[in-house]
Amino acid sequence: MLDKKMEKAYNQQINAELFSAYLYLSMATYFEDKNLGGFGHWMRLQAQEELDHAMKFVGYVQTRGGRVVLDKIEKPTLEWDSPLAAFKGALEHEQYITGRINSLVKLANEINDYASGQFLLWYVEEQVEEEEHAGGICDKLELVGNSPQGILFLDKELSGRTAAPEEGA
Ligand code: OFO
Repeated sequence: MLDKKMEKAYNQQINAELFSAYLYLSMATYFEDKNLGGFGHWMRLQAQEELDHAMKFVGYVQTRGGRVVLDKIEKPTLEWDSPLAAFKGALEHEQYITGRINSLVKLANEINDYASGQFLLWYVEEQVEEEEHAGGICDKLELVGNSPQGILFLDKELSGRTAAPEEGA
């Protein structure tokens, strides 16, 4: 049976993951509005990944006999000053999510919920990737600066992102 404190924390994390999806969909539409379809494509896949993250938590809470309680999702930012500003926002958001995952691990340890500790390891590793990906694109955007050619080159590169394989597939 899932501890009530852990159940509440998982429900808050489900909300945070759904907000992540909402934020990245907002970034996707920001880029698409500027005809930067490659950036938009990357962000759409990111939004889809976040939905998957949320669903994985939903499934786990249910497996452990807990109750999923959905809450309202915060309104995301709608505009950014530049592609770099958007990706810096994405990186900051991922750093925030990493902190949240670490807090979940801490709580699981405090209450001796070893099953949660194991389950959460997947997210610990995923956050390393999330920060690496967003940070890497920030670095490239810093390099190209305001060069339209550079931005278009990166747009083409990001259009090649493929969906992450389904877990267990
Ligand atoms: Fe769910 O990892 Fe990003 O936010």
